[in-house]
Amino acid sequence: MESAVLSRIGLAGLAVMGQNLALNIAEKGFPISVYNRTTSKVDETVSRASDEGSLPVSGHHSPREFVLSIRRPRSIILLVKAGNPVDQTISALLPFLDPGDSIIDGGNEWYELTERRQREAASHGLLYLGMGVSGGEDGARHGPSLMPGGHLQAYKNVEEILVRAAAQVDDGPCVTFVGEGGAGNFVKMVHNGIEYGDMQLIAEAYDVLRSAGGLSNSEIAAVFEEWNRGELESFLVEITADIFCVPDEHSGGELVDKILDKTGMKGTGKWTVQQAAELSIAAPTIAASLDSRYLSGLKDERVAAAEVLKQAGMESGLLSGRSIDKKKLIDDVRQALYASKICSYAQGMNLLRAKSEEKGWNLNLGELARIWKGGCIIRARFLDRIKKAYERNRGLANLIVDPEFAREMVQRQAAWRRVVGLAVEVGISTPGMCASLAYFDTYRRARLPANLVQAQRDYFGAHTYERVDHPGSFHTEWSKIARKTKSGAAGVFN
Ligand code: NBP
Repeated sequence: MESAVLSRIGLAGLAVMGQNLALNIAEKGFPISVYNRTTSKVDETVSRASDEGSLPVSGHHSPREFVLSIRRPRSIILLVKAGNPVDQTISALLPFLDPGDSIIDGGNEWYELTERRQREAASHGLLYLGMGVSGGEDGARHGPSLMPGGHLQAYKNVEEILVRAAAQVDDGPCVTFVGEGGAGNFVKMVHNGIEYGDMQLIAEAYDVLRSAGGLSNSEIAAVFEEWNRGELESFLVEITADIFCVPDEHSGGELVDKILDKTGMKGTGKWTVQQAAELSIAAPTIAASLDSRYLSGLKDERVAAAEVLKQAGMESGLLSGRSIDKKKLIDDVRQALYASKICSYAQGMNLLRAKSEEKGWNLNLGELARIWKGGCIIRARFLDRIKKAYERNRGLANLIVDPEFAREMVQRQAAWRRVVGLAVEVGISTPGMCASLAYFDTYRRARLPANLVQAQRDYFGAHTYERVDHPGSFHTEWSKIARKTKSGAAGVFN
C-alpha cells in the first residue's frame, strides 16, 4: 500500500560517499530512505540529517523495511564498495523489489560487472544504472559530478533529483545521461585515469620548482595560488596551494615534507591503462602516472638503489654550478604543466571515443567535458575550452589539432622543452611531462622512424610492409640482398 509518507528515493551504503549524497538529496527537498549493512551508520546518518537542518531522511535497519518505505517505481542508489558487496546488497534487496524498480550503482565499478548486473536485473523486470560519482566527500554533500549510464528510463525516473543534487556550473548541472550499458562506469574510470595524470604532472611541477629552482614550501604555495588565478585554475591546483601551507604539528616545518613518498591507489588508473592497451590507444601520460605510483611504492628499494648508485659514482649535485632564474623557471613550468595536461586529456578523450565506437555508446565528448567542469576532482577552467573544441568539431581527431589548442601548444613548446630538458639534464624524473612531450612530438610529425621498424619486422618475420609510393603489401629478402650488396660494395668505413 502506498502513502504520502513514502520516500521519493532510497540509498543503501552509508560510508563517506553514501551518507553525504543522501544528505545532499534530502537537502534538495527529496525525502530519502537510507539503509546500511552495519546499522549504526543508519542511525548516524539520521542524526546528521537532524543536526544539519531537519533534513527528510528516514533510516531503516532491515532491507525489507527500507525497500517498502520507497515510492514506486522505486529508485535505489547503492554506494557500497565495488565488487561482491554490490552483489550482496542487491541480493538483500531483491526479494522486496518489484518490476519497474531501478537500481543505481554509484560506486567505482568495473563496467562489465555493471553490464552483467543489468542483464540480471532485466530478468527480474528491474532497470539498472551504473553511475560514476566524483567529488569525494565534499562533492557528494554539496554537489558532485554525476555520470549515469545504462537504462535510460531508470535515469528519467530520477533525473529531477540528480539535476538538483549535482554541482551547478554556468552552463547547467554536472550530470547527463552518458550512454547505455556500462558507459557511466567507463567514463568515471577514464575520469580517474585523467585525474592520475593531472596529479602526477602537478607533482612533477613541484619537484622541478623545489629541486631545480630551490623554492621553499611557502614560495611553492604562492606559485600554485597564482597559477590558480589563470589558465591552470582547477581544484587540484587549488588544493595543492593549500597543502604547502599546512604546518606539521609534531616537529615543525610543513606537513607535506613529513609524508612518506609512497602513493596509494584503488585500481581505476590501472583499468584505464589496461583499456587503452586493449583498444590500441596511446595514453603515455596516464601510463606514466601509474608507473610512477608503482615505483613510488618501492620505497625501500629506491633508498637502497640511491646508495648503490652513489657508491658507483652517481653525483648527487648535478645542479651544482648552474644558475637558475627562478622567475623564468616558474613561468616555464607553468607552461610545461599546461601543455602536458592538454596531451593527457587528449589521451583520455581518445580512449573514451574508441570505447564508444566499440560499444556503440555514442558518447558526447563535449558534454562529458561540461559535466566535469564542476563537482569532480578534475574540475578546471580549461574543461570549458575542451567542451568548446568538441562543439566546434564533434569528430575532432585529437585535442592537439583543435586550432585553439594547437596555437597554445606551439606557444608553449619552447618553455615545455626547456623544463623537460633541464629535468633530464639534472636528473629530476618527470615521466608525465616527458611522456606528454613525446606524445606531442610523435603525433605532430608527418614521418616517423616506423619505416625502420617495419623493415625489421619484415626482415625477421616476413610481416610485409607498405610503400610510400605504390599501393599493396611487399616483402623483401633483406638478408640475402644485404649480404650481396655488402660483398659487392666497400663499406663507408673501409
Ligand atoms: P567504501 O568503498 O569504503 O565502502 C564502504 C561501504 O560498503 C559501507 O557502507 C559498507 O558497509 C559497505 N559494504 C562492504 Br565494505 N561490504 C559489504 C557487503 N558485503 N555487503 C553490504 N555492504 C557492504 O565506501 P565509500 O568510500 O563511501 O565509497 C563507496 C563507493 O563510491 C565505492 O565504490 C567507491 O569506490 C566510490 N567512490 C568513492 C569516493 C571517495 O572519495 N571515497 C569517490 C568516488 C567514488 P558496512 O558499513 O556495513 O561495512
